[in-house]
Amino acid sequence: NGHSSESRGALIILEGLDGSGKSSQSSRLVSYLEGLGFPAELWRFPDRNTSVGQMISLNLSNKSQLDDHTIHLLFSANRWEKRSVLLFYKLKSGITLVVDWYSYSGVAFSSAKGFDFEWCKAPEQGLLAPDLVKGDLDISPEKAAERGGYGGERYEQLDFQRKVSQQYKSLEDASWKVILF
Ligand code: FDM
Ligand code: MG
Repeated sequence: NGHSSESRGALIILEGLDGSGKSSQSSRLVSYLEGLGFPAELWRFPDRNTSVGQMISLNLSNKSQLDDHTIHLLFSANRWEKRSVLLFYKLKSGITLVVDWYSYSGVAFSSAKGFDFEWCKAPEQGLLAPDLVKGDLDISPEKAAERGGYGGERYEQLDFQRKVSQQYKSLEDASWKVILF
């Protein structure tokens, strides 16, 4: 019985480029689930509120320079530090989580810088397994850029988003979900 507070909530991950409509879809999905009687919450990564998240945020706004390997590991650490909260206080108490960006983006964005997939995936091993990964991975980077309203953060550039888009497609082709989780 999905409505029982004894059953675990689902972990739903939304992936896609900036401007792919993730943010509006994720809040609509939360309202929809709540309307059906399932407790649901919206989460997003990076979570900029932690000290790791603040380091990420400074780097994204170009106020700090970090080696690309280092920022990759910080994004992953930011998911690790929230893992038990998400698992024990949310999913296991019956709350369904709709999460805007998770391991997929970690691998897509860093491999777009030229790192190999295996290196990028390694620190994600053991993080929460999604029940569902959704997203419009087919939206063209050009179209996404029109809707994205890029605000000048580090990765908000069309040429880079094109590379990220290709990496998302390779991940899909490699059915990474199955391998990783
Ligand atoms: N991003 C996000 C990464 O490069 N790796 C990750 O693991 C995650 C979760 O950070 F450009 C990128 C994606 C985006 C940026 O996103 C911050 P927000 O949604 O603007 O906070
Ligand atoms: Mg952004």
